[in-house]
Amino acid sequence: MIDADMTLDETAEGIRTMEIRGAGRIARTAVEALDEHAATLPAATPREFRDGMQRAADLLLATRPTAVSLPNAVRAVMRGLEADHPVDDLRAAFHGRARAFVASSAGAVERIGEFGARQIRDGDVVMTHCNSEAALACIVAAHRAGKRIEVFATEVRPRGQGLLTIRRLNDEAIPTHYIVDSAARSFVNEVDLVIVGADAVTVNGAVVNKIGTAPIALAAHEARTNVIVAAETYKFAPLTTVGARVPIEERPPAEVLPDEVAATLPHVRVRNPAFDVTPPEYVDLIITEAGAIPPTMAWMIIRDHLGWSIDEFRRVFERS
Ligand code: RUB
Repeated sequence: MIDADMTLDETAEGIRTMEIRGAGRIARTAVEALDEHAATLPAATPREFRDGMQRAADLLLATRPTAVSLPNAVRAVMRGLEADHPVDDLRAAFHGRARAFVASSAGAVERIGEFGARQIRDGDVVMTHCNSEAALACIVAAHRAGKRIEVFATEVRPRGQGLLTIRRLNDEAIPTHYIVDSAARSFVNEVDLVIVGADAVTVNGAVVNKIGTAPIALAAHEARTNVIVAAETYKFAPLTTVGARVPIEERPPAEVLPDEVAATLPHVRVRNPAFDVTPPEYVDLIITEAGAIPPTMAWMIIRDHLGWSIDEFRRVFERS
């Protein structure tokens, strides 16, 4: 839920600075901000309303490039604005779509938790990376179902999202080991299952998630430990069906090395990609609210659950 006093600009800034973060939360917050905007946007004609909403959507879409949940969510609420209905009807319909999206997103996380918990056995040790609502939903649901589990949670350099994860696990009284990212390989043999979230899933089942996910999946694969990805259907990237790549956000160097230190090292360039790509070969199962699928079935989610028509693909290509 966003602060009702937050303007569209403040929301965009909050996403950019990661005060609002995590693919699902970004999607819901953007939709809520658009809904607030739609309620008060001055517009005399449907066209003015549509144009004003498109400008607002573009502002939000420009905040962070990787989580495909953002464009998928924006598209879900913006479709329907093409109709030449009276402005008040467009506002009301927008509000309905926004509320439906937020409710279905919350419901999806809950369903994923139920499905994901079934993959966790009594006594399992689970490793997770970053701070994913969907991945945590699986872990928490298994714990609440009475399964005795332990978790290894990584620190998540450079932004330290692991702290959010261990707080949540601690609140649930789930025994947790907190490790630096580079220790993941050292503990993977003590782990039965890796569960992470996703910012994007491509048509071939590759998973884009927090930097450091791919090496953990690689180590798990080598150790024959299953890797499960918890991802709502709106994390699947439709444009990857026609060859588009998911852009990997590169964040400010100062997140890794303070500017004053960097200033003393003129030959050093800091690189700070926020996400990496885990190939489908290292993913055993993707759990969505529509069910659990092997990564090779990712195309089916794009076809059956995101509802892109050929005309929409064509329009995207005409614009690019
Ligand atoms: C967050 C991250 C999360 C996914 C899934 O990155 O990589 O694993 O977004 O999260 P950042 P969720 O902190 O840079 O936004 O399941 O909550 O959508």
